[in-house]
Amino acid sequence: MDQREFSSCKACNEIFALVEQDKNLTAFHRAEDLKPCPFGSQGLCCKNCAMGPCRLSTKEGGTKRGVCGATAATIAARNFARMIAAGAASHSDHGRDIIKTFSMVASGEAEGSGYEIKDVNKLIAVAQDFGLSTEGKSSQDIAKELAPLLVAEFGQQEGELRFIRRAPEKRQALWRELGVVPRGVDREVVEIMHRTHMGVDQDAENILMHGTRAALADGWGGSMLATEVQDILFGTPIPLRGKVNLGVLRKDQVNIIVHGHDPLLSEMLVVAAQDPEMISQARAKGASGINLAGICCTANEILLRHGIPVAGNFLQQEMAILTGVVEIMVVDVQCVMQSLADLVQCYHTELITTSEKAKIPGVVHIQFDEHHALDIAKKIISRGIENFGKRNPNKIILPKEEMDLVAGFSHETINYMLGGTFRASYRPLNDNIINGRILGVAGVVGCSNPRVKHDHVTTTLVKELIKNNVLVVQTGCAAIACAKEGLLTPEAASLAGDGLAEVCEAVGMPPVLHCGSCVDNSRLLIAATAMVKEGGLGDDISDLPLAGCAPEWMSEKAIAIGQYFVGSGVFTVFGATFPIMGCEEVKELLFNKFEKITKGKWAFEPDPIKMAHLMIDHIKAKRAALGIEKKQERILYDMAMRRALEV
Ligand code: SF4
Ligand code: MSK
Repeated sequence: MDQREFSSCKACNEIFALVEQDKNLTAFHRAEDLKPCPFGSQGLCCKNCAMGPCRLSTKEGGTKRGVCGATAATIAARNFARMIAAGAASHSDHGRDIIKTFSMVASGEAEGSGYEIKDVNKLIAVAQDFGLSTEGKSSQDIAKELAPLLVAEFGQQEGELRFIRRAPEKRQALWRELGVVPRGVDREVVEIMHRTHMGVDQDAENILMHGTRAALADGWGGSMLATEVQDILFGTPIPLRGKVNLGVLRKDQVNIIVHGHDPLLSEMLVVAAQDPEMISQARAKGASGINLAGICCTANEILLRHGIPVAGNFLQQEMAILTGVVEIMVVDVQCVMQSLADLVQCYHTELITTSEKAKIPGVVHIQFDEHHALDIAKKIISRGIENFGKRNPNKIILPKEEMDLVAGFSHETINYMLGGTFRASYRPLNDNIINGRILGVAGVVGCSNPRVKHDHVTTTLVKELIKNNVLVVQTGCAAIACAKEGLLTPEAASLAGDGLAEVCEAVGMPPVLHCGSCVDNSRLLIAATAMVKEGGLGDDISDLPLAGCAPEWMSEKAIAIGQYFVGSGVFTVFGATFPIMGCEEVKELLFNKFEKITKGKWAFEPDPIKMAHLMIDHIKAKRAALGIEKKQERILYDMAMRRALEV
């Protein structure tokens, strides 16, 4: 196989050569062997009861109904809704675990565990969102009052999730009118499972409207709670420099890789890896130090807060093992391939699972316990140190590729960075959109997927967007793909159109902003809302010159994210594949009718340049609707004009 066809990442291609030699299998190889099921990939396979599975066909004369009589629209909508449920559950259950630790800190149980409240301002802001008075109260007291309210968001049966009120007024009113305001996170997910059970909801639009409600419970609920409480416990990200790609692994150091999504353990691994006692243990074994690096979103979490290097994105988890220099890969939840268990058998690497929710047969399990998080982190690193001497020098292939990046663009950072410390505001961003230097904003998020050329779709799309003066905000593995390509450096402004480049150079920021992990897509909702509230760009998220996409998505979480963006009024394009393409009726609903209902809609386009232009065309149409379609002439102010401004 020609590896260059599989990935545009040089480090991955270098590893491929070794893989061929060793006949090891990666996801790329398995994807070649295992073609997608033509029924399932189109949304036309139902296995929701024992009368089936029923596979419908789009072909003339093909099966048009399941044994129960379910139509293609019912089956495709049910399947889509179940993907939303799984995605929303994953993000939200992650949030629940973070809040559990926050509750522990609030109750004072956390002493000695290593956790504390790091961002008091955010604690106060969230407490106020929940209607608490904070005046004159200690952080501990505020946290104690807040913790049970946060927990209650999951099990609430009636009413509205609290963060819904953060959305623009007009959006909230629309949600209320449509009856899609989420009541409680768990309730909406459970209701999807009920509605999509055999013989319940058989109206595709009705199913998808509830899917929207559950997705909103994710974006404006579970994910937003996860992000906010992580910021309270670990600090709100600010821009910092970091490095990315497999070249961050060090031949002379003990390499520990964290992988997954939950930052609770990895935050403590950051502390433990810097512990002088641990470092001297490593030196005693002949290593020059301890090198902590990450894969996927656990990587993004500790990159954004500590500048810890990122070894790669989703499709690089196997590649990292194949370097032969990883002593430990410690995983938490989500996006961990089961293939790792077999792969580590051929290397000295120890794979360690840590969550009771995510075990792998044959893999060492060290149960994470937030009460003893730092001790567990040290125990894991000690095992890594012991492993260092067990490397097989003949199996080492360490690509040199590593790239600089700047990350850490939380909503708060964007606010300060553009508006200044004394007058934090989105005004300069809105002004630059209105005057046309910036055409609009695009969220480019999601995974990597071996069904398409790794990193290529994402990076080609992002280059086209910035060339057309679209400011790109990113999360997840898509951000890692662009980071590897150097797009997350201020120097990448040279690839941007004149207007965007000018703004980037003035502020000193990259044209592509890394905003965090998968749950941090909630930061993008907040940023979009802040743009609306700043004024001049309409009064709803759907008025903004804004579009979203996931060019190389693979996870059910991506579908939940896409649906909460569509439900929030955003035009959202997915690449790779789309799971309802076998059903015209559901296509019509998601690709067209939703625009009338939620003022956001889906599109599917695998070609990166065409995808970029779908987004650009949408942004231009929104600009035209706002009456700002023309780029304003640049006016160079003379002294008299400046004086007039200062009055
Ligand atoms: Fe077939 Fe209907 Fe059962 Fe689905 S619910 S498997 S379509 S009989
Ligand atoms: S890790 S969900 S592969 S972005 Fe968030 Fe990456 Fe997608 Fe997992």
